Amino acid sequence: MGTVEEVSGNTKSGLSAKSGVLAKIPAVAHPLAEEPAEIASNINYHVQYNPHFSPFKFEPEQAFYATAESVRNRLIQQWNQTYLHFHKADPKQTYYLSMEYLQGRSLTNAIGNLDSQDAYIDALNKLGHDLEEIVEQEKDAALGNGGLGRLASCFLDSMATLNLPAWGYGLRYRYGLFKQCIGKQGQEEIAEDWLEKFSPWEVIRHDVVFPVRFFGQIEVHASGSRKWVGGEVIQALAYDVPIPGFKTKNTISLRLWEAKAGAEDFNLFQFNDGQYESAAQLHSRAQQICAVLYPGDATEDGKLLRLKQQFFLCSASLQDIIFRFKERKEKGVRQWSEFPNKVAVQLNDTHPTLAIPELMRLLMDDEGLGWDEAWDVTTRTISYTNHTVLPEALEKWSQTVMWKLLPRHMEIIEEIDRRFIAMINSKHPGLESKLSSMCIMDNNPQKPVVRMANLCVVSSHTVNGVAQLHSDILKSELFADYVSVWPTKFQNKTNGITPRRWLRFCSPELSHIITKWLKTDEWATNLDLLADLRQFADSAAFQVEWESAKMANKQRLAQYVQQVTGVSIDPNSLFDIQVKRIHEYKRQLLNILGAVYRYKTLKEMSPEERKRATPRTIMIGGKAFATYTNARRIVKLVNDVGAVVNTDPEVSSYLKVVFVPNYNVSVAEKLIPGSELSQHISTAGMEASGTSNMKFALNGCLIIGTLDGANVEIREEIGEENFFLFGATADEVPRLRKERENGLFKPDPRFEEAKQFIRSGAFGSYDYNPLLESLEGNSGYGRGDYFLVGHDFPSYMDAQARVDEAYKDRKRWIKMSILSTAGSGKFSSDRTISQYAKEIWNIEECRVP
Ligand code: 26Q
Repeated sequence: MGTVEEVSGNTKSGLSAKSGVLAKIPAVAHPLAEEPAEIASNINYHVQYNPHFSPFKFEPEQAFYATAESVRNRLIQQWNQTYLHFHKADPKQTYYLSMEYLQGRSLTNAIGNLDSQDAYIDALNKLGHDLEEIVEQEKDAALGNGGLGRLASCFLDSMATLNLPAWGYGLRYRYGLFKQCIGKQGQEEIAEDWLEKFSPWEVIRHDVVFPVRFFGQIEVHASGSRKWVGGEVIQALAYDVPIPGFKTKNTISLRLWEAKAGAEDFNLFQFNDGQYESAAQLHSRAQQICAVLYPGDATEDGKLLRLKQQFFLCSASLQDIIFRFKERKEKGVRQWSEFPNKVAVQLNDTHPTLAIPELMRLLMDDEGLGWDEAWDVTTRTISYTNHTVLPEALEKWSQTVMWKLLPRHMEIIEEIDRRFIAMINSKHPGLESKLSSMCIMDNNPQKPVVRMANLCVVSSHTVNGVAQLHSDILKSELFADYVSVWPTKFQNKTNGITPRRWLRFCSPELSHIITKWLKTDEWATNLDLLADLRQFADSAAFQVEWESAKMANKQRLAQYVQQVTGVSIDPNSLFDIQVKRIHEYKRQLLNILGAVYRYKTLKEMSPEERKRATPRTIMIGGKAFATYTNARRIVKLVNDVGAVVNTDPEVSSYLKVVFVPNYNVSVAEKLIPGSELSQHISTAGMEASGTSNMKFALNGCLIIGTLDGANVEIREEIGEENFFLFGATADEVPRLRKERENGLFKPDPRFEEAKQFIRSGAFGSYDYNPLLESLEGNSGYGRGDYFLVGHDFPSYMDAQARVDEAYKDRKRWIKMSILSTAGSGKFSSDRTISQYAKEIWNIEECRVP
């Protein structure tokens, strides 16, 4: 075997063309390197000694893994320092429990947070690679569905950056959210193997293992104490992912649990007897738990598996939290009553609700506390965030399934309910008539269920919504009856997004200009500073720079769209984007019906008239839940409309309709910086907050939207003259729904034309009737236009006409764009997390010296 240099260029035998440059750079471990030359040596060290790859290969893929390992090693030291510091200082800590995290890629973020961008660019250049190119090798960690999961990831970023003593807990799904491909029938789902090779970020903690029990029975002791025994016991093994703060040493952990069976659970005797499946039965049951995010729940087995996942997260995390509390307790005498002074547990929606009875069980059955003491500790520890008012998303678990899987927890939940009912009867007799909807157990004999949201409200010290309007609706509708019982329990914490990932790193061009004009880069950690951009909104010089940065981002986006869809789009057209999970309440159907009407109008124009139209590129992206048929039909419709419009020579220079496949965090990082108009057009009252609206506004993108979720607050912050508002308001919705149900309304001719155009077969022969019929009537597929698409259509089209006009006035448009960014300060997740820390968790910063 020759040296690397001798064999370089010999790509036929699998040897990398780029291996040659490695020979000129010493392979030396410099885990803490900061200089480009040392970083290059360190990366080469990982190429040479990494057991996963041949040292003779140095294609972008190997360069990515070697770079990521070098970055991770740099993080490890500050990560260890952080935990040592937390251990010594022993502050109160927050534990964020979430079934979902949408971390996306980590390399750019980690290098950026270390403030080492330039050094890594240099180092990689020395190695013959380009940082921008190699970051594209990383797979997204997509351990979540949408907004709620991405919020959890933004929150971790802010907790680290604000030096807060905090942990994230989740599950290490083998297959995260599916990869979306578009075929002849529309969306196709493919398992996404994010761990196919390995993740360079996670560290396995072989010494952090906790047993988690399922099924079994309750043993009652002579003393009256109870113990949950028997059943099956699966081990939870910890994998830690570092979460570095921005320009701080503080690096916290996202601890992801994996389910494992032990060697003692492997029946060698059975195996040798040829009974291979039953020999490894517990192993295969353990594997199922973390196999996929949201296993289908159409079957009873599917429901049971989801419940197992939720309990697995709760039980493992709480055992870990209690272990840490006890470990630090040894240093002095500490009472269990002090637990809430050291521990705050935040439930990300009701998915980790089982943390409540599990904490009660651990305190009573394992630690020997009485009910009152355990209840006091639990309720002072736990708080709950609600993310939706949609009735179908409010979790209700079958009592039968729960008794089978978690008998001891069901006893505890029944007792919580019994005591709650007794308290209401004695202290709030006026609420007696409301008790049947307020209590936790719904004992309807047809289908007895446990209402998880009620359990959360009863057991948490604080309940919060995620935008002002949503929190108001929680207090006036969903949880109205509880407000008189606990008037101070309900709070608002308007969501936020991390300005590092969502501006600084995803749009270096715009960031650079902002820093130049503000004469500081501190906006990245103090986003309110963006307000100072207002003074430059009319400056011609600033506007020119702003426009050219946006144009660079649009060009980059156009290239991406060409690469993934084959559609060529014009960077001089208005880039109009709607990206989010596909859901009827989010009304992608309103968007596409608008596009259809626009297409029809363009077709009917003379060539002279057409020349006066504002050219538009409408991009829509998002995944449909696999079993949500109407959402799948919407995906198909968008693709079919695009196929016709984009190849119509008469209109294609005035209108393009593009479905961007496989929307995820890293696709968002390409789309958002290049956007000029984005659509946040849900039926008022239905979108709890939305967070992409904040990302778009921060990137100087104007919003067309309804008065829903955080749109309301965004519009307040950036000014109503910079927001294209339309549609019914939340308080009008119930009346309008009734009117449409009863047919008491005048059909809008433009809306009727758009539907008729689709029905005519202009976009192919696929059966769109179920989709179109949902917009009318009440029989068959008719849903009486529950989402008010028809009602809002005329005001939506009027708002779109105002957009077209505004876009023609370049100066005015750019000014509005600048004012959008300038008004986005409030929507930093640093602000949100500071409020949680102060107003819910009662924790303080704990900065590593
Ligand atoms: C429902 C029933 C049974 C099991 C699971 C579920 C389930 C799963 C996921 C219910 C809801 C979700 C996800 C909700 C979600 O992503 N909500 C979004 O949260 C964002 C962050 O607060 C908000 O900005 C969005 O408005 C909200 O839709």
